[in-house]
Amino acid sequence: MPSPTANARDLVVLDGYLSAARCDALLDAVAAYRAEHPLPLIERPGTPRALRYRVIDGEQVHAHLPALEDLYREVLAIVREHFGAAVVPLRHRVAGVNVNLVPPGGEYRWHYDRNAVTALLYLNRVDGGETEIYPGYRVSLGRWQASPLQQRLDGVLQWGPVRRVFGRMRSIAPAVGRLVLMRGDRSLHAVRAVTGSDERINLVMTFDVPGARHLQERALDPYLYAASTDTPDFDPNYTPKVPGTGGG
Ligand SMILES: O=C(O)CCC(=O)C(=O)O
Ligand SMILES: [Fe+2]
Repeated sequence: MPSPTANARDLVVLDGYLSAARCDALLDAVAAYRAEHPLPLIERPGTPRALRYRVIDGEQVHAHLPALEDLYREVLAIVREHFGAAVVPLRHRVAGVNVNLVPPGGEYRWHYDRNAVTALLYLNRVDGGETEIYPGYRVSLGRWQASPLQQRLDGVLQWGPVRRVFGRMRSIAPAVGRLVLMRGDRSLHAVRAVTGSDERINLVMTFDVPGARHLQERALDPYLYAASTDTPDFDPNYTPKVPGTGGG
């Protein structure tokens, strides 16, 4: 299967993709959903940056927020223009369309996504809360991208001094209707702390090549979506090596 980014750039920023009126309508729909379904704060300690946010996951979106699934299909067309016609919505619905809600003081740790292409759509403007992205920075082991070896490689490249010498970071501020498309599994990214008094609200839409499978799903989903789960003592973006299996 060819990479969806053959000949495409790793990062595309489209200002004003969605009108302020449509953003407001989506914010209203999110607020109405929350009034009925309180969202727990998910906190995963970490250095140099933690994960501290609230999320409406793809299953909740599917059941209660159909307007977001319509938008997911609209964005798919734009994603295909930039990353090729082979790209499809994620088969794993819980991670397909998410609403991220980052409160003041909240942030999102450094990571690569499991999937090939990720779209971020900001619904409001806040102070702080920039998405910081090193486009195409990863040295990828391809189908072994959840392996312990990939984890070690990513760890070296993520180290501050290495990042500063070898990486070129883009900092993208949340702005109403701004759409960001990136190679999610190749671009190291994180969200800086929200500094103002407003909550940052954006959509995260994920796409992949047909038939892609992600071994890390079992540990990653509860880590990202279930507040009650204990934080594991391994990084759920990678599949831990199970003694005796020789693999991972
Ligand atoms: O909200 C953002 O700017 C990035 C969120 C993100 O990286 C994710 O949900 O995987
Ligand atoms: Fe991400």
